[in-house]
Amino acid sequence: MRHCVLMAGIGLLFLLSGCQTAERPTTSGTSQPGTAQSTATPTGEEVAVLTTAPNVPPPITRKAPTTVVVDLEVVELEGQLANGVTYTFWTFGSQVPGPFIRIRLNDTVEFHLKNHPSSKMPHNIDLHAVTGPGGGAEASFTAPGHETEFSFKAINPGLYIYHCATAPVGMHIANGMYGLILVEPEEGLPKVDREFYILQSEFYTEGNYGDPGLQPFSMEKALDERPPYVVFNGSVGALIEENALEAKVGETIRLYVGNAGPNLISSFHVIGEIFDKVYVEGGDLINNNVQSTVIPVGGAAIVEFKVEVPGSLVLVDHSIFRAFNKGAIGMINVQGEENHEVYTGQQSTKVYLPEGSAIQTMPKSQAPKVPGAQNKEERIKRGETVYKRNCAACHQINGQGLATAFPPLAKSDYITSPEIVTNAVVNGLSGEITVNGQTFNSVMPQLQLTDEEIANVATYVLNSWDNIGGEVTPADVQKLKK
Ligand code: HEC
Ligand SMILES: [Cu+2]
Repeated sequence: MRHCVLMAGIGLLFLLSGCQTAERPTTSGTSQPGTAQSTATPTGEEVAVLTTAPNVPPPITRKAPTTVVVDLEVVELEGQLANGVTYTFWTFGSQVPGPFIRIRLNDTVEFHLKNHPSSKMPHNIDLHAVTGPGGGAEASFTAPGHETEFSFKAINPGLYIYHCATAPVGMHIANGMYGLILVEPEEGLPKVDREFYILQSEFYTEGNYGDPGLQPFSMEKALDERPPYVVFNGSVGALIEENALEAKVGETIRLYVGNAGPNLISSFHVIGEIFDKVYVEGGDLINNNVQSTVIPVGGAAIVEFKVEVPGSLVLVDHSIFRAFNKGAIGMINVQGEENHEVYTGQQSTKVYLPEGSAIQTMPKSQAPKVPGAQNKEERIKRGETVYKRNCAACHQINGQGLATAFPPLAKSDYITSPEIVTNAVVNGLSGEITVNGQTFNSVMPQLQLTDEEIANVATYVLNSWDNIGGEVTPADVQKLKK
């Protein structure tokens, strides 16, 4: 969940980007030992530093266990799930995922759970780091406008999921109630340059991916395990573009990766890197030189790698439709000197024409023998089907495009006439273009569609997503081809 908006009638204002509550101490994306340590209370306890994803609290420098106070507030609020799509999230700490909690082996955690009076539901918390019934769930069952307290001793090191476990459990998890708690071993973890918090989860909306507006939870899709959204850190886009992670060549990176599900196992992978080290399932077992690591639902993994060359590393669930079509994608932009010994980049490009054609084409679609669209409305409706089959893979189902690769068709200021769209589909498009202030320099292949299909899809694009409107007929397509 990226941007939170005011939920009607609650009167709490959540600011952009992670919606941190003002009193909560947080750290920056880079953990620096010795900074922003937990603060001691008058009774000698410590108040835990809690951070908003992708930030991780600083390593613990204490050499002995202590009592750590964790104070967490449950708030139900409306926030952004994707561009133009909102959802009523149930949250720990007004953020999805909930804050990262970092403690040390044998610490005693004094856990306070508050449920905001505006909540409609009771909630609780099951921390997988707890040894005890329900992981704390029964002890922390909290009605709206109440606060509960329980304590536990962290007797096993590792990286653990926490989640709400109030019935219906699946629904509480599906609505955003989860996070990570790290129990550091006594000696701590080896020093790295940067640490980040990443949590994968699904959202089950009534509408399809990208359908705009406030989307209700779909119990049917949740039961069928058919999520329209699979995301990192609570929303589509939480880790790309202006939210991409940053690193420098030569640095070591540690990712704390959790999978809250509620249904799908993650095949976590970073395109362009190899994990030097994986703490398998977040435990003590270390595997080296791993391409993709399986993260079970209700599980986690710690992965580490050194970045050797500049460029963009892409975090994905390698069940790849989830990444490119449902939101499970993130980026680490690495700055620094090229190292051609490790990676040259492209050294040459030549035309390769085994079949003698100079035009890049896609296979011809079978033209069904049906009468053409009779009016504009019908053309738009049929065009939508053509769009979903032929264009959505690149321009995305709701026309928003894909950062740096495929320009948006939604509200495109490049589309100044119907011919622009028709021409792109008839002839393909290449060379530098600017769409809504962003430049693209790529190739759109020529698509082998019938004149009728081209007319329909062009008319659909023109009349969707706040574009200029208008109609393209098969006769117009013929004219343009001549
Ligand atoms: C294989 C990926 C791909 C497919 C499939 C594809 N496009 Fe494109 N499209 C692109 C790329 C890449 C560009 C930008 C080309 C450039 O940089 O010059 C583009 C540009 C455009 C533009 C102009 C730029 C803008 O954003 O307004 C339009 C209009 C367009 N495409 C429409 C369509 C339509 C309609 C379809 C389906 C019939 C389609 N495209 C299918 C990749 C694709
Ligand atoms: Cu709950």
